[in-house]
Amino acid sequence: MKQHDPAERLVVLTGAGISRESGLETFRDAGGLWNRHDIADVCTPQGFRRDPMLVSRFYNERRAELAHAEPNAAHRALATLEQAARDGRWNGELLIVTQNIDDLHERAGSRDVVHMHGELRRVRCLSCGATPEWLGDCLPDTPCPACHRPTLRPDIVWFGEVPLHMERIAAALAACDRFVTIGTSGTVYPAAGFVAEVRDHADTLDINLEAPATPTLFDRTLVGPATRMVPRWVA
Ligand code: BV8
Repeated sequence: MKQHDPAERLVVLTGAGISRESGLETFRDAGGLWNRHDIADVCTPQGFRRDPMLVSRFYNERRAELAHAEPNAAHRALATLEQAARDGRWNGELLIVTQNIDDLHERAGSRDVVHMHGELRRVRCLSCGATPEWLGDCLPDTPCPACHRPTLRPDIVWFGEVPLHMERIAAALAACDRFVTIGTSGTVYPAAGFVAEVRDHADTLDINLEAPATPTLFDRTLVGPATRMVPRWVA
């Protein structure tokens, strides 16, 4: 049971843009992942059934890149804010809901992170349901460490699959009084629909490298790189 009634309940939704300055690729920017890969081939259950080796290699490459990436000032600023709440220096509550599958929020020190699209550093066994942590390559014939069957898949939510932790996310959105998005194009649902769910009861802010192409549902927008804008906003 929470010891205090926080004066402020903040939900932050992050997308690939917050990890861009850590060297991880986004999806829809120039040179992004969807410029070189067809979503249907590498980010759908049908694509995995059709060519499990192609999909396994796609995620093995990104897992290898993640091993060389470090959290950046934006990840660290959010972790600092969460620590301030734990220390009682900020009478608030912060929940990070991330669309990202990297672990840079956790490696920056954030503890309350919800990965709605799964995690690159986990795989899932289609036979026994085990979700072991996985740091190296995983191939279609790699045996599950629990049941030893070669039925592992990335523990990732693909298009057409149900995002994770949706009940917890819905409760946090209903209770929040501030909602901030950082580094997301707002093109993939249900995440892209969160701002419409909260805008009648929460202050909404979008932090992005580019100004929005069209007037947005957000009360405010901060335009600039996350590593510059997020520490300023948190301060
Ligand atoms: C669902 C996997 C039902 C992991 C991802 C037809 C059939 C089936 C489904 C659908 C359909 N039509 C529509 C749908 C729904 C579909 C959808 O939304 N499709 C879109 C294309 C229209 N959604 C789904 O299928 C979802 N499931 O709907 O199930 C349901 C719903 C609710 C409740 C119950 C059931 C599942 C979607 C998950 C797909 N998996 N990733 C992986 O491989 O990584 S999606 C992938 O793209 C990411 O995970 C992320 O969520 C999404 C969006 O990407 P962004 O993070 O926003 O990145 P992007 O590159 O787009 O933008 C980067 C931004 O950063 C830019 O704005 C850029 O300006 C900015 N930026 C860049 N650098 C910086 C920066 N900002 C600041 N600083 C910088 N330095």
